[in-house]
Amino acid sequence: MALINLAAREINYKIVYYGCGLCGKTTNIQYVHKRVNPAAKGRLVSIATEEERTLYFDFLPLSLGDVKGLRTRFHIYTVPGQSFYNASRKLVLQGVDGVVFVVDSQVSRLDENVDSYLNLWDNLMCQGEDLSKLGVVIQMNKRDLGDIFSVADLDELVNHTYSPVVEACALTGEGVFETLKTVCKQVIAKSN
Ligand SMILES: Nc1nc2c(ncn2[C@@H]2O[C@H](COP(=O)(O)OP(=O)(O)O)[C@@H](O)[C@H]2O)c(=O)[nH]1
Ligand SMILES: [Mg+2]
Repeated sequence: MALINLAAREINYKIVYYGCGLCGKTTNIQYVHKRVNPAAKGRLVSIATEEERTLYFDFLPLSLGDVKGLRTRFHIYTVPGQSFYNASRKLVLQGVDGVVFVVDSQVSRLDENVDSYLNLWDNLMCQGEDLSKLGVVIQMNKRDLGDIFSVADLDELVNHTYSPVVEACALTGEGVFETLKTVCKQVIAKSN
């Protein structure tokens, strides 16, 4: 749920990049953080688990304007993708307003994508949340690789909320800002 800081005249939203291990969550966040206006962003913080890291930063996008006279501040998180880090994922999902579900488009990663999608639904349900009530974007990542599913096939598998879909190659940054902008708009629209 969005947090309002009246003293700072800001409304705070939490966005979580979710998806299986190695789908490209960290690559997305690092790309965005590198290119956001330095005056408008916080430090990129890395919370280390044993092998994987949860990344976090916040920023004030100037282009999205105000919400009822409040500036919007977005807090961006990734989760560890590997299955045994579910406790960390649950923690990161607390108070979430928007989700970018990053899909690894490779045929060989089918099971991992579906498992992660189901795990997202499960973890939200444990918190009394529901994906269809949040701002959601499905990012079809790794579109540059050879053996990949069509967007239509992946959409059927992991887009039960009929959310906007963005094709991406996070490695080069293609689609990365479009994804972020779309989820920010979705989150603002849902919170109104
Ligand atoms: N070819 C290709 N590789 C990618 C793309 N996005 C990420 N990768 C690579 O996939 C690997 C895992 O990415 P990472 O961001 O660490 O995944 P995470 O586990 O979801 O955080 C890294 O070697 C990235 O360079 C992409 O769009 N295309
Ligand atoms: Mg990562």
